[in-house]
Amino acid sequence: MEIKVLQRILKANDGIARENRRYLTEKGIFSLNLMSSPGAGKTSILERTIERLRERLRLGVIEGDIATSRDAERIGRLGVPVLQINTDMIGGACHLDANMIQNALREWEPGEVEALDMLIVENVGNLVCPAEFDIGTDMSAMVLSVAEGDDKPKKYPLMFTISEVLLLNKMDLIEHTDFDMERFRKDVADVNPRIRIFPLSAKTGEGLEAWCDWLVKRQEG
Ligand SMILES: Nc1nc2c(ncn2[C@@H]2O[C@H](COP(=O)(O)OP(=O)(O)OP(=O)(O)O)[C@@H](O)[C@H]2O)c(=O)[nH]1
Ligand SMILES: [Mg+2]
Repeated sequence: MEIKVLQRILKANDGIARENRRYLTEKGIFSLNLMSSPGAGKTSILERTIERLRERLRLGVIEGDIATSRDAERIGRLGVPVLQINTDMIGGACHLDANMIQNALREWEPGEVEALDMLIVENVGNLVCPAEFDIGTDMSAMVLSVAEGDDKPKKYPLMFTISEVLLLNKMDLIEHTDFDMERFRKDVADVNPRIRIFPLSAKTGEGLEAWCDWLVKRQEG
């Protein structure tokens, strides 16, 4: 019985995700779902990415958090349109779903969405649940920080499986950890041989250029 209920929820979610994808595609907006556990560095990478790309692309951001508008304030300071979703207003979910994104897109002034080239959605910090819900973006990317450990791909495989890109953040800290890059790459390849890994540091800026260049090319198709 419970399984049937879950299947119904996921099926309804997938239908709305398809609508979101169609809506964004019709408007010529490339969209990205950015996921990670809390604190891996999603907002920091977003800030650095926006600084590099805002002259070339019209970017918009949807921020997902359980509570507070702190991340939206950080992104807003860079002068790009941003919307904050707080899931504690709607049951405290540990992830965004397609319905939340559809509602957020309706919140935007009509002209404002049309003007975008790229929409980046920062999902709620969680290494498990966000990967279970398609929100209707063109692609998914995940962040893992070296401080979280190299054993995560095998322990939490779903996010690694569904992501096209893995941003391996906090490389500036790697020498203070026991993170084994060889073992990590091998485990990631076992879980998802197609995923593209970008080692980087939002703090020092190392590796950011390679990621931004890749993203622009991916957006251009
Ligand atoms: N040393 C180091 N610290 C970093 C790096 N990137 C982010 N941080 C720090 O890590 C902490 C969390 O970064 P955020 O960007 O807020 O992480 P987040 O994934 O957006 O967190 P949530 O939205 O809460 O899930 C902050 O104190 C950042 O300054 C990095 O490359 N190196
Ligand atoms: Mg954040």
